[in-house]
Amino acid sequence: MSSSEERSGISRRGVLAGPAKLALLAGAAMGGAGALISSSSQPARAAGGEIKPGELDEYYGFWSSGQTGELRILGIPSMRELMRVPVFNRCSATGWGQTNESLKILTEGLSEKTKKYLAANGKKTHDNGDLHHVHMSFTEGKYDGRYLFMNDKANTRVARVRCDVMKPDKIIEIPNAKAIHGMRPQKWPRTNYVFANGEDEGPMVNDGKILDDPSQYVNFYTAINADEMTIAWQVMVTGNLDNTDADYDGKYAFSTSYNSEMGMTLADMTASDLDHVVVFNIAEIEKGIAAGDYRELNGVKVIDGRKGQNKNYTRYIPIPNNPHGCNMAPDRIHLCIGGKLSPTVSVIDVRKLDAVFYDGADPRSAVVAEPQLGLGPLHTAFDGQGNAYTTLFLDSQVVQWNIEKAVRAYAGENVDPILSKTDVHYQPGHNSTSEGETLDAKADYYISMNKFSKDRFLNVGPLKPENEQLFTIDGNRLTLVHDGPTFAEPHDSILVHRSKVNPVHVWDRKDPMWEDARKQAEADGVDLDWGADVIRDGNKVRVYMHSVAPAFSLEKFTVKEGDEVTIYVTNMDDVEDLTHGFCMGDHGVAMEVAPQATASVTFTAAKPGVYWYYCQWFCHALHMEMRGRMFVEPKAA
Ligand code: RUQ
Ligand code: CUA
Ligand code: CA
Repeated sequence: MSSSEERSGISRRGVLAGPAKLALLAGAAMGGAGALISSSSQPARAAGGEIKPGELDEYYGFWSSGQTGELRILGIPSMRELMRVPVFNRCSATGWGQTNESLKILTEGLSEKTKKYLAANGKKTHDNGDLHHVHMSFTEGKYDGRYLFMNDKANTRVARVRCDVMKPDKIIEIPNAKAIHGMRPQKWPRTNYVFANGEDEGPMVNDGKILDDPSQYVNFYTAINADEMTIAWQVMVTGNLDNTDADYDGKYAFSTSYNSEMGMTLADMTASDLDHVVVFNIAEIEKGIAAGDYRELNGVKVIDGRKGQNKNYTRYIPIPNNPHGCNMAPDRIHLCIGGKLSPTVSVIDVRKLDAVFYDGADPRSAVVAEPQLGLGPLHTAFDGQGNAYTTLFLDSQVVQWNIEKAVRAYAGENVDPILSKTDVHYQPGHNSTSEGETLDAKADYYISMNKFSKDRFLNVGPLKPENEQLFTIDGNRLTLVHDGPTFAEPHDSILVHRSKVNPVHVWDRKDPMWEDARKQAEADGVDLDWGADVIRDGNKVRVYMHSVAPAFSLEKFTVKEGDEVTIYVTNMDDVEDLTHGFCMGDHGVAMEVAPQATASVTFTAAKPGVYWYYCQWFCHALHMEMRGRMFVEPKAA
């Protein structure tokens, strides 16, 4: 043990080192060996949490879909999947990623460098994403029902979804950083910032001049202005960044780092027994920016918060061992850090951070508990009663424990903080409780999002579904009430009481989503609402039609081979749930048009002939008849 670690007073009992660590790493790499799996002692289905047909759920569950790139909405406790909202992915059903309205949102926040890359590959936007974390906007520590924010690790983006219509309205690429992973809204006083972790290290200026020279790599923590969806500032840090959270005072934000080593290989990234949590001092960073203590990188004000700066922007708290989850408890005091390769959760008392910043206190003095909970602790959820629920990836369990007891045990009292352990199936990553990351946390439902389903369902081939499980919480007893497969991936979720989410039933005709279409229609002198017009403008043709079940207002239109055709469809049905679609046969063109919405799509008519377009969202008994023809005249020879 080095002398600085001795001074920090870190107990090494809980820190896995040497062969034990390697064994764990091997287990993790295999996705958990079979021997680690234990069977459930719970009944397949219990009475709690049943929602009868036609009954509505108590909570909205907002689910990140991992590598699918979409947002999903579930009803809790029924676990019925209510909606899929495409965000970073291309969607066949809705035309997301193809309509002009979605392409605007997907492309306007991209860097010039990325736009150039996409153009070189014949694309306008990325059509994949890796959506790990979805969180709602906060006002004074509680969900306020305005927005959902989510990250794309694959292409370094953050998206915002409007909760009134459940569609994205802003998607931005984060400059300088690489692979946005952890992402959380500021909780207090409201979500002015969304904090976003860059996971991957790289050269400060990534223009190809520095390549395989990790000594020059850095990493970036980003504060996004949540109202504008612009970059407020960034902090350059030492080590990489994994998960993040913010406190309930608006003072501090936190990020775990599993690669404080700045290693480029698995061996290097796990070499040290201690990594760290970075603490960001928001007021000091804002002051530093105001005082001009930053450099500008790609148009962003970047503060240097690396180790050894001796400024009050950041502090680094040593934490065992490749830590992962970063969860602020609704007691407003305790931050829980999952040890991953260490069987411990490190508990930081945020009231002790002022001393760490301003009185030179040892950063480890803010750690007030480090209970040993089991193997592979990843994420922690809370029930608002002082209890925490930590997923144990390798043990395939959730451990319920009491924070106050853990603090007392760390202070030397002979008390066991563990209340219960419950099997899950299998290898849980994230978990969630009802509004557990807010001041409204409740002890009723517990969700376990499991990375493996193994033998739990009928075999569907080598690619298996994941498994998500719902438990009811009754004191120290967690009872399994739902167990269901899910396609890639139940990564993370939040449960929001239905009283806080109030989407509209039909669109407002004045919605900003189709502002461009409205302007174009005005310029063309046509009625976007009730029009049936074909406007020729050189080789550009704009076709305006509306739909009222079961007909389009245009039964046919003619263009010339090589024309750039834009089709605007407005759904003038003012009836809840009466969605139309527009699909141009043999052109790979399809989109959804919900009631009172306008959607548009642009393509080049490169194939002479007769092509039928049709409504591909079932809308009426005569839905099949809802079709028309596009004539593409051949170019004169
Ligand atoms: S991280 S399984 Cu991408 Cu949410 Cu912990
Ligand atoms: Cu309109 Cu189907
Ligand atoms: Ca490490």
